[in-house]
Amino acid sequence: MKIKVLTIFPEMFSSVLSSSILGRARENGLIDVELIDIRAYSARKHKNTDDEPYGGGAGMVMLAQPIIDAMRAAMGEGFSGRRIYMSPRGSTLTQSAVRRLAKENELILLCGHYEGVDQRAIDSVIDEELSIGDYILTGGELAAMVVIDSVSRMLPGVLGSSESAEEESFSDGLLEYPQYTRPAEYEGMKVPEVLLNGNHAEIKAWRRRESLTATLRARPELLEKAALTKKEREFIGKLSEKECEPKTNQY
Ligand code: 4G3
Repeated sequence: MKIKVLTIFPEMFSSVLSSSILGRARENGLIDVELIDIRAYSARKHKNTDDEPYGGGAGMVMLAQPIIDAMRAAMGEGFSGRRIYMSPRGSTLTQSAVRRLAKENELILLCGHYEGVDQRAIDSVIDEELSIGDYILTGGELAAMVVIDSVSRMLPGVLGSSESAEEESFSDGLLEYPQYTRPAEYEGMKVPEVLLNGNHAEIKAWRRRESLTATLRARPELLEKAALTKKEREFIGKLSEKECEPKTNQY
């Protein structure tokens, strides 16, 4: 997949793009990320990329001209893909949105700053606005990195066989069951016995119950849409009030 990023801070991406999994995916040619500096497209005297908002108010607005010209350069001839503006006004990035974007050949991600982008740039060169959640960042770059990471890991070959993207949170609409590794006892805390006995049917059933319990505790609204059997619905009904209380620990 080809991903182009329009940004005034291309240097922000270097550590994330060279990190282990994304770095390996790029080396293997599975993703190709190109950073495009919006400032290079500014027609203004000092290569400005922003100006005061018409109508007054705080902050600055990113100019339409450098964004539209940078986008045209990014698209080249015969672009077929999605042009996405990272914005708190966008629709929420969910795992199903990630799966949809992972089917594209090419993505162009626009990162805004200040109080946002001149609406005419959005109207003329953007296909959709995406938000990574209901909070404000100083710029769209961190949001774009979340899109790059979450989409890349869904592409064939990006994750190793030991890092499967299938069996994990949200793939069945439930949260993950708890994981343990060596040692079997640490500071008096034991790994649940069922995980040590080699009975794979029992382990599978235990993990399913733990997923249901974790989901009920932290994200009960997910249970409404999850594909559950009648028995699983009964199990949730029977979970005691205590099991649904917030967790406590020794501190
Ligand atoms: C547009 C995205 C962009 C308007 C960008 C601020 C949060 C998200 C920006 C604006 C962003 C997000 C840049 N902050 N939730 N900041 O995906 O007011």
